[in-house]
Parts: sequence; structure tokens; C-alpha cells
Amino acid sequence: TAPTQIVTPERRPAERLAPGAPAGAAASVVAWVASIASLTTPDEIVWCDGSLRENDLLTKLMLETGTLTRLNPELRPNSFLARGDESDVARVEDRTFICSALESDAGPTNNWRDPAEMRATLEPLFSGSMRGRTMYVVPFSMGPLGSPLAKLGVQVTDSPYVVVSTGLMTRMGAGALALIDDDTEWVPAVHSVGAPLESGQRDVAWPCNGTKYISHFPETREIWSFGSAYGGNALLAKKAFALRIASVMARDEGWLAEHMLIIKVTNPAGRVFHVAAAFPSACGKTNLAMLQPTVPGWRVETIGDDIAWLRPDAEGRLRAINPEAGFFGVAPGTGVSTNPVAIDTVWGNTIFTNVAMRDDGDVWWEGMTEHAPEHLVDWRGEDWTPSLATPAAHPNSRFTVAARQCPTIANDWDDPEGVVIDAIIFGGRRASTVPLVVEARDWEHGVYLGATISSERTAAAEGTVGELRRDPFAMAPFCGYNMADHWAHWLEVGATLEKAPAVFQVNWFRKDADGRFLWPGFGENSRVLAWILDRVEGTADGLDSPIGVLPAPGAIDTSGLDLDPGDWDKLFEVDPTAHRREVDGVAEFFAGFGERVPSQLTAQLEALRTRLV
Ligand code: GTP
Ligand code: SPV
Ligand code: MN
Repeated sequence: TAPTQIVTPERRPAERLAPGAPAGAAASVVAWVASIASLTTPDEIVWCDGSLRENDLLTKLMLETGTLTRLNPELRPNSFLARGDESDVARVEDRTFICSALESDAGPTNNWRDPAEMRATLEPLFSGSMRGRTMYVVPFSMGPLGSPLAKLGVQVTDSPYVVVSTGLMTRMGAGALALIDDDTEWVPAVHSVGAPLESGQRDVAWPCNGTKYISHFPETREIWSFGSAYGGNALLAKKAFALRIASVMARDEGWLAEHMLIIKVTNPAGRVFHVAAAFPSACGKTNLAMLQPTVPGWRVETIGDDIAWLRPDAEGRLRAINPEAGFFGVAPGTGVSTNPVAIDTVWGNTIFTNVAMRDDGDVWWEGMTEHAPEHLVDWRGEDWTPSLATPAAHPNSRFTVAARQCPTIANDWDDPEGVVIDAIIFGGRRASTVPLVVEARDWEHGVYLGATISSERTAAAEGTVGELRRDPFAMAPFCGYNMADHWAHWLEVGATLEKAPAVFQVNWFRKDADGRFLWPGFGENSRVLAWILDRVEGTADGLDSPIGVLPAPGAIDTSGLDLDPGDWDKLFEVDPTAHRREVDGVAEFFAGFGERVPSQLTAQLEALRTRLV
């Protein structure tokens, strides 16, 4: 008798084109990998299992090609420096596209492209784009493996740097692939640096392409990224999936995917709270996530530093997970006096990108120590001395490290059920106008505070640093659909909650007339956090103001703070003229969304205008 045919006819050609697929890999994944391989024509396909051995092989390869430089193992064990191409060191927001069928579904804060047009644009770019390279198949889970709040994805990439980074940032490898069967939902993400190699051509240390497309197809839930190897453009599990695509899934399924840190806070009486906070890029999430309180008796532990997935539970509370498994943190400004926990976290097993290198083979960046070493090799690979005007580390240089290395990681950080959120904080980087802290009157007012965040641009994305822009929910670069619909979704989710978190706004970045920060920030932010959670408990006094509830005099402990006389008042100054201007700006901003702005937010705006006269 003839042997039973175990390979289905439609599966066989795919397996031929996607060799090396692990036994049990879902046919849907194998077929997709085969189709991308036939488009991009890599020399080889490697299915990543996430093992230590695989990581070692990739690291060795990158040391050979010059992508990585090994740091002094005595000072920084198993750690590496990557120097990016100068044109590829930050997110490229003007090359980031939301390709929904309707332009109005992307909304005015996103770059929209017609999906068919974008496919036609991408096809010739990806055609043969992996020639001479290896295509890595990288399965991953966002959230603990098997968590009811987790989601699966598979990225193919021709960048070993992206593979190793994804290994640090997500639950990557065989465990994730094993969770995908033919009827599991998973997000396909295609990434190519766009630098095919001709036979015999020597590779460069950081291959990339002057043409970049970071494209998202929200309806088909696909990601296509071309031309960059920088984190936010290339580690597609992170911003592309866990925010842009996940925000669309969340809208459709009744939950929230947000640009938020999560912390666990214990007060002196031992009561435990969980707090989620949204600040725009490079505005203090990692620092708050790792905060060391200066207020006696308070304890802060880390759950996540960049992304939160929040979902109403059966009891009508909001539960959150950190979908990531690592930190991709801003290096400059991270020092023993500002963020000692981050300094301890990156003791080893860390990839540093675009920082400077010391003569002893360790890393350095502005703010790591008070004084710069006498000599460094800067992020470009050039000799550097403190007399030079240029920074030694790129302002958006980063560290990539596993979350489990963080000494303050909370015991419930990877609880598959998530943690109950008691308070939500919105923040931004504002030299003026916005007080140190204010409490929203209720959920709708809180949504208004989130929707109207404006913040000074930072080096996290290409653009003019310092320029003020609207960054609603700190999601302007990350919402995969119309931002006004995002506000409506927040109002809807809030309406279903029995016990909605209290909402606050903070600003650590207010300055005096000389441009000096009024507030010491960092560990001292615990004073503000203590007031916030005392408010949640109902034990702290507030003072009604036109813009929300301010701390009553004496409600925030200022003892031992090194403030100049008058600084405290300036931190809380509510200038009606400045706020009326703010309201006019918000009205203009809302007008850009037309009819889609929820009526509750227009009502908030008008009520605020009335309170300000
Ligand atoms: P992304 O990873 O880009 O999303 O950034 P983030 O929001 O996690 O910002 P991060 O905590 O890395 O801080 C960015 C920069 O702001 C760093 O240079 C910090 O040193 C600085 N920073 C953070 N918190 C404070 C603060 O309370 N006060 C002041 N003055 N600076 C701060
Ligand atoms: C941000 O820019 O908000 C980051 C870094 O967290 S990236 O992953 O590049 O988006
Ligand atoms: Mn971020």
C-alpha cells in the first residue's frame, strides 16, 4: 500500500521555500514565511528558537561584521556597543504610515496612504531586498506566554541586531511559535534593512537604506518596515505591533493599548497600589518606572517602562500588563544620582546603541557621571574630548536589557492576569503653564487632560528638539487609528468601569525665567506620587482650581527640598491668560478632527473656558 501522504499539497511548496521550519510550525506561518522569502530572496532562512546558543552565534556574527563591539568584560560582562549609521538613530515619524482603507480612519495625526498604493510602492522595494543576507524568522509573544491578555506575532528580518534585540525585549522563540496553530491570531511583521549584498560585496557595520517606510495595515493587521534598523522603526513587536496595531485590536475588542509605564507602589501603611503613566517619548517613563522614593516609608517597584495593555476585568476594574520583557531606555541623563536602578540594571548582558566608549572599554554618555572622561570615542567612532561642542553619546542613544535584570522588578510584573490600576497619570515636557501636578475632576475630565497633552519634542524622533506639539495620550506617533476615535474609545471603556482609576496630570519640566528646572525631579517625584495615592485613599487635601484639583497647602511634604524661595508657588502657578491661550490652541486642535471629537470633550473645553474667565 502507498504511504499516507502527510504533507498536504498546498503545504508542500511552502515548506520547500521555507526550509528549516520547526516540526509543528503552523502552516499559516510556514506559508507566509515562504511567500516573503520568494519576494525578498534571502540566501538562507533561519527559524529563531530564542536559545542562548542562537544568541551567541548571532553575537559572534555581529562582532565579525562590526555591527557590535564587545565592551570590557570585566567592567560590563557580555555587553556590546552598536554604532548606527548617522542617518538611522531615531524614529522617523514622517516615514511612518497608517494604511487604512479610509483616510479618515487614520486621522489627521497620522500619515495616511492608500493600502493598495502602499503595497504597490513596497513590492519593488522588498523585491530581492534580502539578497545576500539571511532571513530570520522571529516568533514572539507580547505579554506572558499564554496569558489571556497576550498577543502573538512573527517578524521576519534580515538584521541580526533586530533578532537579538527582540530576544531581549519580548518572549521570543520556540515557546511563542508553539502557541501558534492554524486558527491562532498572530500579527505578521516584515522587516528589511533594504541593503541587499551582491556576491563578494563586503557588508557595512550598520546596513540601512536612505529610503524608509514604516507601514502599518490596520485592517489586515500587518506591518511592513523598510530601510531602518533603529529600535522604534525596526523592533516591530514594540511600537508597530504593541501600540499601532494593538491599539486597533483594542478599539475593536474593548481594551486599551497605551504608551505607558506601570509601577507598583506600597505606602507606609503597607497598602499596595498600581499606577500607569503616559508621557511622550523621552519624557520620563523609564525614570518614573524605576523611581527610588525620597519620601520615607514609600516603595516603588517596576512593572513596565513603555507600553501597557489595559483591559476591564469582570469586577469592572482596569487590569494592565506590560506586554514587553525588556527595556529600550534612553541613555543620556541616566546616572547614579538620577536613575541608580537603571544603572544597576545595565550591569551586563546589555546592548548599548550610539553611546560613547571609554578608553577602558566601558560605555559613557552625558549625565552618566558628573564629569566626562578626558578622552572618549564618540558615538560616531571619532575621538572626543570634553572641549568639543558635540555630545559624545547621541541624544537618543539607548540601552537594551532584559526586564528581569532590574533590581526593582515587582514580583507581579509578569502576572498573566495583570495588575489592577488605581491611578493614571498623564505628563509632558512643558517649560511653562502646566503645574507640577493636578487631579482630574472625573474620568471625562481625565480623558480631556490626556487628549490635550502638549509637549516639547525630544530626540526620540527625527525633528526639531524643543518645539511644542500636541501629543494626545503620548500616542500621537503610535495610535493606529483616528485619534478622536481613540478619545471616544477611552470614554466608552471608562463608562464600563465600576471602579475607574483616578486620573492626574504632572509636569516635571517647568522652568524659571533663566531656563532652570524648578523641580528637582527623579526620586523627588515620589513626593508627588505620595500625594496622588493619598488622594486615591482619600487622605490628602486638594484645592479646587479652574484646571482641576491642586494639592492643598502642606498636602505635599516639602521638607528637605532644595528649592529657591518662590519656586514652589511658581510650580503651581495657574496663569489664566496662559490657560486661555491653551484653550484656544485646544479648540483649534480639536477642529482638525471635525465631527469625530466626542461631545464630552467639547463640553470639557467649554466648561474650562468658562472657569477661566
Ligand atoms: P522613551 O523610551 O523614549 O519612551 O522615553 P521615556 O519616557 O522612558 O523617558 P526617560 O525616562 O528615558 O527620560 C528621558 C530623559 O528625561 C532622560 O534624559 C532623563 O534623565 C530625563 N528625565 C526623566 N525624568 C526626569 C525628571 O523628573 N526631571 C528631569 N529634569 N529630567 C527627567
Ligand atoms: C519612544 O520613542 O517612545 C521609545 C523608543 O520608547 S522607540 O522604541 O524607538 O520608539
Ligand atoms: Mn516610548
